[in-house]
Amino acid sequence: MTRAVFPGSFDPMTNGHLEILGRVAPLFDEVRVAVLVNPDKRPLFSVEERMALMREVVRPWPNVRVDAFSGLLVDYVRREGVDVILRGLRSAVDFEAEMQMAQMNRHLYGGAVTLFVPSAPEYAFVSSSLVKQVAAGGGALEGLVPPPVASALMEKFQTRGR
Ligand code: COD
Repeated sequence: MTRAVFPGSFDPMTNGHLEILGRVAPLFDEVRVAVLVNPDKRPLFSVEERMALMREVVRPWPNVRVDAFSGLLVDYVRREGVDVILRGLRSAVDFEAEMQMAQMNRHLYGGAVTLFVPSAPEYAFVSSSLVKQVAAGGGALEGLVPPPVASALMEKFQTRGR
């Protein structure tokens, strides 16, 4: 059984994240989408809210499970018997940071491989933080996030969809 993890903040999950999931899900027996519980950050959505939204949008893929972790990713990876750490790459800027993270993770634990998945061109400009800015300003969220996330964002910012 090959198990992959797609770790992240997912505050909130965007169409960029989802597109990657859709492409990789058929390649593994199980893919865990794992949200980092980070007490030092003040996210827009709580871990529970993010997990509930994610559960809703990953329904099309029966082998995708939603989970959370705290502390080091490699500890989760080791504990859960994960073979592959999935990370998305949008640009050279992502590459620099992701490469450093992958090498640190490999230094800490050599039992899993980091796999970089290039972003779909149509989502290369999409990030959770920009999406929150758009939502805060009442901008159109279509095409950026799945409908349940758009509704949750509009509720948070009490904006109207356009
Ligand atoms: N298209 C494609 N990929 C995308 C897009 C998009 N539009 N948007 C984001 N992604 C990718 C990101 O590049 C990333 O690979 C993944 O989706 C998740 O993105 P985010 O922004 O939700 O999550 P991150 O990058 O903030 O997550 C960072 C972690 C939580 C994984 C990391 O900080 C971590 O592992 N923390 C635990 C502590 C630890 O182990 N530290 C040592 C690591 S070196």
